[in-house]
Amino acid sequence: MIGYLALGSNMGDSLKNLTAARDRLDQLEGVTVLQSSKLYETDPYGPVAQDDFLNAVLQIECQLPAEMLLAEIHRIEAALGRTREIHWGPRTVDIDILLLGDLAMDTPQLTIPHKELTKRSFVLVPLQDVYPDENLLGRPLTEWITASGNRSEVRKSEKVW
Ligand code: PH2
Ligand code: MG
Ligand code: MG
Repeated sequence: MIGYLALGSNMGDSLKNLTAARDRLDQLEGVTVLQSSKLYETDPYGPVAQDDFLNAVLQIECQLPAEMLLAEIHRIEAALGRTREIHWGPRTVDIDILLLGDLAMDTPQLTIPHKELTKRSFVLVPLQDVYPDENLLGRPLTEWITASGNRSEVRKSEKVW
């Protein structure tokens, strides 16, 4: 199935962290990275004051069950230096599963589609680069972006990957 992953980093060398995360995802048995969005510099969203993020979205082909993909993602985050002290706080790399085929699930470990997907412009704007359909979860993606608020929080980066 086709899936979409959100990547974010605001600690250390964010460009290096996102590139390493993408490489490691692509190297997983049963996962192929099909498309990468551009990179975006984004204001921190949420209650924690912290540095700006570098964000991107990947389109993947995934043959792993969702729980197994999540386990592999946690392994990659840990290998790239992720520690989990502050909820919503700074991180070397965060990889979130946005969508996985038309799978819908809600367990304490994992909710797909991602709960905050349609609210976050730092996810929706990069998603637009790689998402082939007009509609996302029953509404045009462009409308979700407008509704998600200040588009200027998300700036296209000069960095390439
Ligand atoms: N991730 C968070 C909290 N806030 N803000 C931006 N701009 N980008 C993120 O990836 C992000 C965030 C927790 O996962
Ligand atoms: Mg996240
Ligand atoms: Mg996460």
